[in-house]
Amino acid sequence: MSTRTARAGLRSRLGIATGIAAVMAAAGTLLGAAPASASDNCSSGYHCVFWTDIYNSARHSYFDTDTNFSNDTFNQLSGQSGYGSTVNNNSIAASNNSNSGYESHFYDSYSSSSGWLDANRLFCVNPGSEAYQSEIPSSLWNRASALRLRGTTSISCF
Ligand SMILES: [Ca+2]
Ligand SMILES: [Ca+2]
Repeated sequence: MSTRTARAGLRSRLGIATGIAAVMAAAGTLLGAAPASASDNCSSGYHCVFWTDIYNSARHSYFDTDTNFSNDTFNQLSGQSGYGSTVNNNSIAASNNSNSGYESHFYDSYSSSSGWLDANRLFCVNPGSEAYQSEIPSSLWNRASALRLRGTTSISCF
């Protein structure tokens, strides 16, 4: 075997090793880019609101934007406080388990003529995150009347 051939063989093996390292690095990147972790006490794909707090009261789960909470009730987690009550102006905490990257934006009201007014926005929750009762200013409790799903915004959310 000539020196030239031996070097070519070594270069080839190094090339394979480098390739394997690159594939492993790419796999690591994919793992690192896994979807945001699940949010507390809310099924995958849903935007949840709670009568009082996330683990001690009844829940309602929204799958999409909803302009009117007055026809919705806390219909999940029977036996918990608030079960059966209307959601409108009665929720305090929220949990966002969107698996499509949607932010939950809660509004004091929605106007069919004016649409979603920034002045009516109360707070928002990022996908995979939640807003506990203790985190939301008490001035915003029991006011949410509509939910708007939005893609990633520059607005600071819980
Ligand atoms: Ca509704
Ligand atoms: Ca309201």
